[in-house]
Amino acid sequence: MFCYQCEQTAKGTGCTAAGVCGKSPEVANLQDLLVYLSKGISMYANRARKLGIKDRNVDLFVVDALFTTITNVNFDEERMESLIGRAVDMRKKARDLYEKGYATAGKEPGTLSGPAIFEPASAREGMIRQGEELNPEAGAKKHGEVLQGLHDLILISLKGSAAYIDHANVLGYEDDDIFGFFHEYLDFLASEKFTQEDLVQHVLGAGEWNVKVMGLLDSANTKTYGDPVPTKVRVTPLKGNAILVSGHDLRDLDMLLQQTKGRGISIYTHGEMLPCHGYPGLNKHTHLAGNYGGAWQDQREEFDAFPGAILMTTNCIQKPKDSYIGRIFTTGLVAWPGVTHIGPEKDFAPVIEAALAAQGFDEDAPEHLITVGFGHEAVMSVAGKVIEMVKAGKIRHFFLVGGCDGAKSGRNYYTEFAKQVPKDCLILTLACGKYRFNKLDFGDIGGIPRLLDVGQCNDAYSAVKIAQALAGAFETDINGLPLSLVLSWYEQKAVCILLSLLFLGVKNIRLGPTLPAFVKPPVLEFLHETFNLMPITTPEEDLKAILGS
Ligand code: SF4
Ligand code: SF3
Repeated sequence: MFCYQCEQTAKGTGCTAAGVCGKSPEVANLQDLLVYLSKGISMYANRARKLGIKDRNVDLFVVDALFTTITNVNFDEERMESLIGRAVDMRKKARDLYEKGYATAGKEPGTLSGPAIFEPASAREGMIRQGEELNPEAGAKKHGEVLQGLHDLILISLKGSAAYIDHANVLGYEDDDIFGFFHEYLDFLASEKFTQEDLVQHVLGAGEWNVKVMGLLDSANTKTYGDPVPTKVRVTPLKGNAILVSGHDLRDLDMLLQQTKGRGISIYTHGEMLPCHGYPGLNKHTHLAGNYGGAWQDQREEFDAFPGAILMTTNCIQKPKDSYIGRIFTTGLVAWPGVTHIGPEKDFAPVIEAALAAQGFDEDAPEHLITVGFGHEAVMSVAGKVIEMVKAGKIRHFFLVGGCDGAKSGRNYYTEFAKQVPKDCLILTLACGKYRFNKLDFGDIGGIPRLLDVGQCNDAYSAVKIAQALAGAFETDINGLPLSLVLSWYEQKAVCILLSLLFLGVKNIRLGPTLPAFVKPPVLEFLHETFNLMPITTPEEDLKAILGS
């Protein structure tokens, strides 16, 4: 195996013997094979679309296949093997569309090569061996590491976009042009005839498309559950039976809330589900009791201590401990061997039974409340006041401190940074990195809380909309605002967000805790020269550089 798609990658260069995340070499190789076959599907689908022929099942399959390969989503060999089987069927379907398109146009279809015709082995062992030849290390031998790194930057960004498309899709929102973009980009990557210039263009193009994808998801969430409103959330448990919901999927939480109504079970959010409390359509359920625990990397201790059932809706799952493997469940694309999976019909009865069989919390813990729900509409409703305070010198600067959390010790930077932000500055935050500081009391400036929780990583669009609206009010662009972005990354969604910000021309982003292994020195130089993208240093130095004192 060779995988370097996340920030946790071994030695900062690539996981080779096994994933630091727990991914086995077998699963890693099967994932590489699945991605390769997905390129083959898109080679046909892209050409068929140009002739006006498409199939939604083919489109959705490719999106799901890429989402499945995101860090901490699917660790199950058997499920990967079955997806590879489905990929072959989908490729056949896509080829039929392609041939039909040419026949209708009275043209002769050309013979495609590479992933379009690659035959996977019939048994799992053979597939695993084939996947080994398709990983980024093998690609670097062919194209050199800089071109391969750019190829992977685009592919990794597509994986992040796939997660957003899937989240929007489960709520019934999709955009055919976005499917078209997906096939076009995968077809481009499959061509292997790319130059550095083409690749760089596609890097920014992927960012541009991802802005549309994030907009689609924002519409899906807010039209289904209402615009988030500032909401106080209890972060300590209440006596009684409990279910903890982790991941990012709003609909799964909604369905679980409906199925547990009147059953005497309190539902708690974990990790990236925290912002769900801000949505009126979810918070209306009185048994959505609060938030429990912190970011994903602490789950093994937190799930162990949680006296109820646990539902993982998407990333980030870690190897379950024996102590709770019988009361943790997966659904959607997330999977772990030996963990009960709730199918697409979303019957959560086994989760409910496990919650009722577990001990539950013995007593109410002392109340501790935090506030979430500062999506774009909530922030824009106080924009007038915020702008006045900036003009009056009461608010000096805005910081967006957010992104993924992770296990590395260097991530304390973000806690220290947030703590050291001067009292006349506001902090916007999003994604699971916020758990580094979201239970601290930051106070307020003239009634505006100094810490504004914009939402999940999936809500980066909200932060962009807030920045664009502020820029409009100050008659400048985002770079002209007293705003600095200090981001942390871990998995692939953070990569597509970064590319979106670069496409929007956002400069001076500080990124940590370390830079992506797949962004090779010449590309880093380009990003530094063009966008002044830079690594974090120390909170003191970075704050001094930003504020000048
Ligand atoms: Fe390693 Fe990250 Fe890949 Fe897991 S996802 S194998 S930790 S690079
Ligand atoms: Fe976190 Fe996985 Fe990225 Fe959604 S839960 S931000 S790491």
